[in-house]
Amino acid sequence: MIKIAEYIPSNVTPLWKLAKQAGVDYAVGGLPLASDCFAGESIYDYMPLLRMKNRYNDGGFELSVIEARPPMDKLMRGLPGRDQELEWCIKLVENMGKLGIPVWCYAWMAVMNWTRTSTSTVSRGGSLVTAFNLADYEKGPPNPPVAEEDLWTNLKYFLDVMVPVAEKAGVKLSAHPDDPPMSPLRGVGRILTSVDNFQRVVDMVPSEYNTVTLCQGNFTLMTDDLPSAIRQFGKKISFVHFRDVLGDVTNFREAWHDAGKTDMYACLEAYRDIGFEGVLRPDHVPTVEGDSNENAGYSAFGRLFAIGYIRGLIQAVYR
Ligand SMILES: [Mn+2]
Repeated sequence: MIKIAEYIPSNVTPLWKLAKQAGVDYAVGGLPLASDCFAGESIYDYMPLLRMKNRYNDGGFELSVIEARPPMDKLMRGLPGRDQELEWCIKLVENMGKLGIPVWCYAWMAVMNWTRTSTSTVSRGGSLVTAFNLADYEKGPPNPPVAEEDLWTNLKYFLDVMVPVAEKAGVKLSAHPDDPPMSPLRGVGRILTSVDNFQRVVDMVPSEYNTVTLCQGNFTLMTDDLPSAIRQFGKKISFVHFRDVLGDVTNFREAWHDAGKTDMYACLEAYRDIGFEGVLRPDHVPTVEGDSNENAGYSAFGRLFAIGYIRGLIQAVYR
């Protein structure tokens, strides 16, 4: 059965208790903190990771996914220094395996991470959401050019090394889509932008450890039939971001979980039908009255509505 997780930062915040109070038992975590490292240790080492995992356990959470990564821009762009970055990735995954943390969510977005043109678009009742408008974005200064073909070549290089490491460690590599899922953005190519391209990724190095993060807000901008995409990837899905948007890929805004373009109930039926046993987490929630918008998309109180709505849907689908 699908399980509800939350993104719980690796430093203890009030969100830890809020999530527990909303019935969340699984954490999607970040990386160890500098304060987790004793003398001579780095954050990718076994001991800091053990201390972080123990902190989640002590807070009542099972650490199900790490959704943070070492620097990877040189790896993605094939620049000198990429093998140092690869070493960090190897060390992280090997140590996750020793600690029984089953999924590592990575992304393949060069130069920038997820991108928006607004963090204060007004949504229901004056709540605030993030939004993206391509025309506004493209008026900005040029990015360093990155070719799609190079991203494919470098992803192959990465997966050829990492998939055997992941198989040995028992940790699934889970590729998150580019957000927004389009290419290029001011000269930066992007490749994790379509259902076909994701199929190419899983076919590139066939393995049950070469998998997909089904981030719904992005996939629903790639296809009008998200449940079919979920069924297509089936056992290759290792992690779900349960979120929704309104608009199209050139102009969209985040939606409340019950008010987006996607049939969320039908998506959960698809996860049930493929036998998905991993975790989902709400992603990018509205900032509501009384909460801070300084970490837009990740406010605390907005998550409570999302968790309650998702729990209701799960109970309806799995009853
Ligand atoms: Mn996502």
